[in-house]
Amino acid sequence: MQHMRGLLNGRGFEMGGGVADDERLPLGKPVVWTFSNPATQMMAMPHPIHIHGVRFRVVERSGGGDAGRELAAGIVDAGYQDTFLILPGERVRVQVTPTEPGLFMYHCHNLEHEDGGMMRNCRFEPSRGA
Ligand SMILES: [Cu+2]
Repeated sequence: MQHMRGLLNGRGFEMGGGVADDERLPLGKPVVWTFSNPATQMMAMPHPIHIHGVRFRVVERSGGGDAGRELAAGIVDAGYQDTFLILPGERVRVQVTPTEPGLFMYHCHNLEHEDGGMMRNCRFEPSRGA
């Protein structure tokens, strides 16, 4: 949340299906997708981030202090996920292996944040050169 507007990795929602290069993920290949939640933002708070169309694993957390270390050590991050929590100041890396092609969304599951634009498109597609 920056300036009372919801952003995901620094970007707001784009109507019409806008997808940035780093939001295009290859089918059938594991990629690590990094999310950051700077604590310096005006409304630094935890965000439950949900990714449609794919399951994933949380592979790394950093910057979240004791709470982040407890999340990483406990059962919250264990196994496959469809949503992960990112704390203020944290960087979370998730390993994603898309299996279904298409245009999907990822967003904060806090409805106020989602409605405020904390939502983006992502596209799962055959990798170029494959
Ligand atoms: Cu949120």
